[in-house]
Amino acid sequence: MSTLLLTGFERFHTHPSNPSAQAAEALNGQAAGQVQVVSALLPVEPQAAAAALRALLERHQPDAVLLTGLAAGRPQVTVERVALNVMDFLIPDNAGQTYRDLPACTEPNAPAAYLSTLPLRAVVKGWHSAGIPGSISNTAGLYVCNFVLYHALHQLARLGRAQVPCGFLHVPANAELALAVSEDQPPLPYLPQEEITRAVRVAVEIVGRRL
Ligand code: PCA
Repeated sequence: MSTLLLTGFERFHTHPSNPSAQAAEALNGQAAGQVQVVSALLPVEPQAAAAALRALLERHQPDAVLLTGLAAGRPQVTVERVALNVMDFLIPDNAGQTYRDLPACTEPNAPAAYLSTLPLRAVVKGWHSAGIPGSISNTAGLYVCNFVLYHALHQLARLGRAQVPCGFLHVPANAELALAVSEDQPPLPYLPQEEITRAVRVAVEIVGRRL
């Protein structure tokens, strides 16, 4: 049996909860084909999230890593192609910090970017076959999700485990988040939580099938 590390994020900003956390919690311990899911939640603070991730990689030695987070405003699920070595926050993190125009990694030879090592096209095809509209995204933003994807790929590379498939899914808001938007704000597109969880599960299956 292979192990897939699945992470979601804690709640942040004005959102009452985080659908990525709910999906990760729902899938924790489940088996999909030959793969067993181990879920964890990450804090929405860059250094704390990178440290948590390092500990998780060490503890579980996963065969695949699927990170997930909320992209409020996106209408569909997306799988990210790239993580940039940049932090440029438009909103504070959960420690109240707003990092602007800074590198995500200050090590001397840190690359400008890492490409996701997930089978991106296969994930999108898997979603479509399951009746879930979704696509590849070419920007994970410059906030904590991009940071965590960068550091996950960086840590795997440093551990000599760059062959471990690793990438990031951004999920839309769920109904709870859309209902929490005040009337003077633009409405949020949303998907029912069950559909968000199903999309993450399909991605787990597609990644697991190739291990
Ligand atoms: N989404 C944020 C950080 C935490 C989350 O769920 C992002 O897209 O960076």
